[in-house]
Amino acid sequence: KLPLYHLNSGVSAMSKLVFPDQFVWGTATASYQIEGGVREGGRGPSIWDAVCYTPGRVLNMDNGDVACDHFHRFKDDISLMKELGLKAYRFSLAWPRIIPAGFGDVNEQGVAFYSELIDCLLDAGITPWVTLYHWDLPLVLQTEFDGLINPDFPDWFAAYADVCFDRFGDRVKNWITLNEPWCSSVLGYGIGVHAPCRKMDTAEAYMAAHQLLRGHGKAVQLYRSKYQSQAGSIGITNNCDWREPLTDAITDQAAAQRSLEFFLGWFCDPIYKGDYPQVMRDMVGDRLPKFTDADKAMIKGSSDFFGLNHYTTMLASEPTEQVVERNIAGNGGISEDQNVTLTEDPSWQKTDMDWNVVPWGSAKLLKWIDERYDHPPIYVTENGCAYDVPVIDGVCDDPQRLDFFKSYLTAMHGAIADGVDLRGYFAWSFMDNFEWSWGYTKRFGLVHTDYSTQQRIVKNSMKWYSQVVQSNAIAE
Ligand code: GBH
Repeated sequence: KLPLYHLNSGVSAMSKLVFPDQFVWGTATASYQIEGGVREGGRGPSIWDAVCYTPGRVLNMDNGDVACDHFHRFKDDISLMKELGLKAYRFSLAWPRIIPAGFGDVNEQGVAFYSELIDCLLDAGITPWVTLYHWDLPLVLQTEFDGLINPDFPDWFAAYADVCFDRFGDRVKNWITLNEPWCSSVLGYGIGVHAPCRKMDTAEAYMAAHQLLRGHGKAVQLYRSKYQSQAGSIGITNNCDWREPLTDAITDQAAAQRSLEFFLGWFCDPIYKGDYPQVMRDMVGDRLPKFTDADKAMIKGSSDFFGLNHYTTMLASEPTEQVVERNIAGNGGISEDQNVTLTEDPSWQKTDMDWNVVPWGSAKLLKWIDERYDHPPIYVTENGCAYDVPVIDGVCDDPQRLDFFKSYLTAMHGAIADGVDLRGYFAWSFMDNFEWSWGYTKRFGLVHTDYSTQQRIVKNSMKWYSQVVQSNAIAE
């Protein structure tokens, strides 16, 4: 059996894999990971500022106070993107810069900052793709109101989104409501390795997911009713790693399917089918909140495109004994509820995150999404890898990263040839940045960040990627 990505390699004489016309190419970042300037321009604190100052939560007690200093250097960063020929840029807005107290007064300095950034991108011929929420919740919403598990979260989020559509929607036509609500829920409220680091009760993770989905639905409803004249599109970005059955046994195939439904179906079934997967309702029971009919109507059909962040693959199998322990971050959900054993093929290469490099997993996942959700237009809004490579004589030669992108893009090109409606790709990340609980120890950038001088050094993988973007093809 040939892996999917061989399907379109065609005759061996073919030297290029060409992507569809209008394919969107870009890189991605997130506010807290790059901006710094956390006490400037009227910004309020976020849950990540608080977690960074709590001992034991972030490696080396690193924090986002300065990060890549993008808050002061955004013009130079955008010039560099332009020089590299990048066509689109996905970034997120810091809610606490725009509404420092979570709800209520708008901070005009924050609005002005993003307004200038957007204008600068448009001047450079780069299309902005804007994420409203990439995990930096205004702190006060957490300390005073329990954050994402509060049933009022959807109202706060929609009010914040309203300000963003109103102020930026004349120029921003591509909106993403939430980045990876799975991470906010599982990592933030289930196993507690991300802000707000809750680990009291797994029911909180299901509640956070529930309120996030309702918030997403509410923001989309508002955008479609009040800002129709802006003629933009709006969607959500979910993350999913692929689950390959360990063996052909029907029980292992079912375990892999169950794992994917707990991971991605959790967030996408409500959007594409109107409710949580049946297997989750059966296995989670009362800890899984129920949607009202009004919620269902609001959430179903609430994404104009399918935003996907994809990083890695694991093998899934039927456990030989009941899974009882709360698992590591990669389990795809709350592990004791799913009853799936995850393992790895020892032959797989790994990145600095210890994540497996399995390019064909991306093609299989795209196909799974295509089939389950009835052929949606898909944008890969993140894909990338961490490798720490030294800069020698001003050169950062990172062949593993180049190979990672080349192999994943080749696999995804194969998925397109196989009928998947993949319309765009954003490499994570434009530059090395604050990698959450790992602080600055993991480097995902295609541009190297020297944190002592804030110098940007274009890695060799970026030179290659820039060619891909400009030619709309991968040279073999
Ligand atoms: C993204 O999340 C974030 O959006 C971004 O902010 C972040 O910087 C970037 O990725 C890199 O981390 O334990 O081997 O099974 C990534 C979501 C979910 C992907 C968990 C990897 C676990 C791998 N991740 N998954 S494993």
